[in-house]
Amino acid sequence: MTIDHGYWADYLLSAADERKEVQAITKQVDELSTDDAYAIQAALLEKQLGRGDALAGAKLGLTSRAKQEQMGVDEPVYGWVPKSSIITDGVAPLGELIHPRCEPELVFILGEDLAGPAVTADDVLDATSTVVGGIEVIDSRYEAFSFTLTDVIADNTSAARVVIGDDGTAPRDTDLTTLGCVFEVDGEITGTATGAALLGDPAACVALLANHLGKHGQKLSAGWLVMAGAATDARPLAEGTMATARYSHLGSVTVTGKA
Ligand code: OOG
Ligand code: MG
Repeated sequence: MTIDHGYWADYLLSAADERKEVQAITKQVDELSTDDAYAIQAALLEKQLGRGDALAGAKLGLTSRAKQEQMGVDEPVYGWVPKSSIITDGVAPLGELIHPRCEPELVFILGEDLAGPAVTADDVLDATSTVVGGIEVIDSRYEAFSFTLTDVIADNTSAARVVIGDDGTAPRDTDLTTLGCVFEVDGEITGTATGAALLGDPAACVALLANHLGKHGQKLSAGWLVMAGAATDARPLAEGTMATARYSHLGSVTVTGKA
């Protein structure tokens, strides 16, 4: 069966616009390959850019065991970060989201382009100007926040919003594998992790992403932010929920859910 990438991109875009969860694509087609899923993701991004959005960066997902176990998907995934998804006031607009969750993220701010193939973790550190802490607000467009690997790829890896911290560090000033994060939701610590939770090394995750894009003739660009993936599991973000990620060396980042 041929997959109509534009059709499924519209399907996911309307779900987000109308704040309506929809049935997973793989429940409706015989087979959804990884290539088709990334092609739907690309069509979705093109539609967002066509509406006047801009590209602010890229992201990895499902790079930690905590996330892979929570979602039942055991492979990393790659997605895009549109400029409109960046929250600057610390408030997640629940009125625009379906069933959001929040999770801590290490964010690489690139000073130079990174083009695969053969990008290494060392190359990533060389190309990075700062590493900052963040919190991603993910929001699957699928029913019950449930999906397969290719469903979540098509849905731009559940990307929805992100809060970027102010306090960064030069990438070689801190050992990113031992950098710690305590994730606290409404005063309760829900997860703790170090950078090594991300496939052993967060910079190696970013290298994977650069090499993935290289296969499609694309690159990570100077000035972009790149999220390496959550190191703990994600938590529901409801009205009044306040989530804080406290990082060693990177300060704290907070997001609050508001209708
Ligand atoms: C997929 C998005 C994963 C991460 O950091 O692991 C992600 C999901 O869990 O819905 O952004
Ligand atoms: Mg994430």
